[in-house]
Amino acid sequence: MTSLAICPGSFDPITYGHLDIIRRGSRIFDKVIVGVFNNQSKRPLFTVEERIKLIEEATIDLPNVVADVSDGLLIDYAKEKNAQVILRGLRAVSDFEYEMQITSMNRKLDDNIETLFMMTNNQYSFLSSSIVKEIAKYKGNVTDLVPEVVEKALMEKFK
Ligand code: COD
Repeated sequence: MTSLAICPGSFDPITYGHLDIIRRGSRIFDKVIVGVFNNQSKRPLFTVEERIKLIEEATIDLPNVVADVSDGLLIDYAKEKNAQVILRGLRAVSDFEYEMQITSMNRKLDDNIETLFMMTNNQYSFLSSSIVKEIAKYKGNVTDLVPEVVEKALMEKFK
């Protein structure tokens, strides 16, 4: 059986923190789908199409990783794709409560799909899309935080 993990998120935009989880996931699973979903509590800077394009460019060296979009429930998408695993990254204790809530709810909706967590690489534990957008907005340097294509896209948004 082919092992398939969904790596869901807003990815607005994709950062080196996301990429670290995706890259490590791609070594464990036969295939990883990076799923762009809407998070109702966030107002996105990039359109879904822009986010998908940036993910595709940032993961071009990972042949078993694909980007996709869904505007439905994550668990329904995972079922539709026959994924065994939802893969999430954990940065700090502050992530735990939110992750616990969505994991428990997803398990209630379907307990056949397992959510797995990977601890972030220490160097990215402070990194989030929101922080990157704030730095870029005020013309700060984001070179070490996001791939070059994302840096260019941010400069374009905030020029
Ligand atoms: N290091 C490691 N991991 C990181 C880092 C970092 N620096 N930054 C982010 N991550 C991880 C996050 O922990 C997460 O696992 C993933 O990368 C994506 O992060 P974000 O911030 O882009 O995505 P979120 O947290 O906004 O995603 C939330 C979802 C879109 C998954 C959620 O809202 C959802 O499931 N929406 C679909 C509708 C649904 O099913 N809702 C019901 C849920 S019960």
